[in-house]
Amino acid sequence: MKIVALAGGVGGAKLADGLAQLLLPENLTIIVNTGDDFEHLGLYISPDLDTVCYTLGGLANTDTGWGRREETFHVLENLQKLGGPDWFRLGDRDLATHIERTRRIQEGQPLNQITRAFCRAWGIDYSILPMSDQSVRTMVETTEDGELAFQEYFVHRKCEPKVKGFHFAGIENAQPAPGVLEALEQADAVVICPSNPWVSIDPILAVAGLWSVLAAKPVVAVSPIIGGQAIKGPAAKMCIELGILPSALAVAHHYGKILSGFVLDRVDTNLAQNITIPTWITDTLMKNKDDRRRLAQGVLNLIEIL
Ligand code: FO1
Repeated sequence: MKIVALAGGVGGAKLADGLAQLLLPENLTIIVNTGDDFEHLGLYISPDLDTVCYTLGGLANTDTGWGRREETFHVLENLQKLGGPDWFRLGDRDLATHIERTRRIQEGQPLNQITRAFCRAWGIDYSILPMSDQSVRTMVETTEDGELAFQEYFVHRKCEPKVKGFHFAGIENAQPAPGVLEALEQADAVVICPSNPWVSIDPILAVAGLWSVLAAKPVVAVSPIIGGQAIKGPAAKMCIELGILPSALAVAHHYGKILSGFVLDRVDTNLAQNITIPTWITDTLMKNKDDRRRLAQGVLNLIEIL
């Protein structure tokens, strides 16, 4: 079965890893959000692409989910001593990725080509594609501080500013990266991984042409929201400020008619009765590689019966 997975950062990368444990490289393509990308310290940084690549390459920091494992921060410590910004934790091994990506971009290489070269270097056989080679930037509109770049809001300001909306700057000029539409057209089904729908998956769906191809495919989403009404951490606060009740039901409604199937956590069983499409209820928290594979297997089983 040929699968395309749509993924944002940590949660998305984990399910993508589960799918990679079950599917051969020719049967799994991962399309990744690039709306979180930004320039920092003169470097082009692509957090979600790196998180997915590091995870599938076995290089990810398993505590945070992002950045590299066995990491050190000597550069950042010394940069901070010089008065440089150290709020975005860039480790020594991770910096090589950003320096080399920036060098290639300045040579004119497109993001999809750079990502393919990095995957080869990291021994990753799977196709990991940026949603677009053109710049898309998730901008957060705040009540007190105007418009903030996503990482500035999410990491530097720890989601404290009150959000009144956000938009994807550059989306109108963003074309699907080479291979994206082809993978979607050839797919037997599409899996929307458990990333934040509003901030990490929506930028992917907003890229020209993707929605219409998706609408013609079986699509299964896994809720990133576990535990009834609210999720932990800043994403819940952002949703609530946007007037979105962060629940598995809100996720299903958000994806609406493109969804053919939905996976939600046992603790949200009571919500399943309000969902009209086929659902699978299970433990969706992925604490280890076995959890990732088990959840991925369940998603594939659900797709089989659609
Ligand atoms: N997230 C944080 O909360 N704090 C950080 O200092 C941080 C650094 C970082 C460095 C490289 C990278 O690839 C990701 C990093 N992230 C950090 C995660 C990132 O900000 C978010 O996880 C994604 O943008 C959201 O999906």
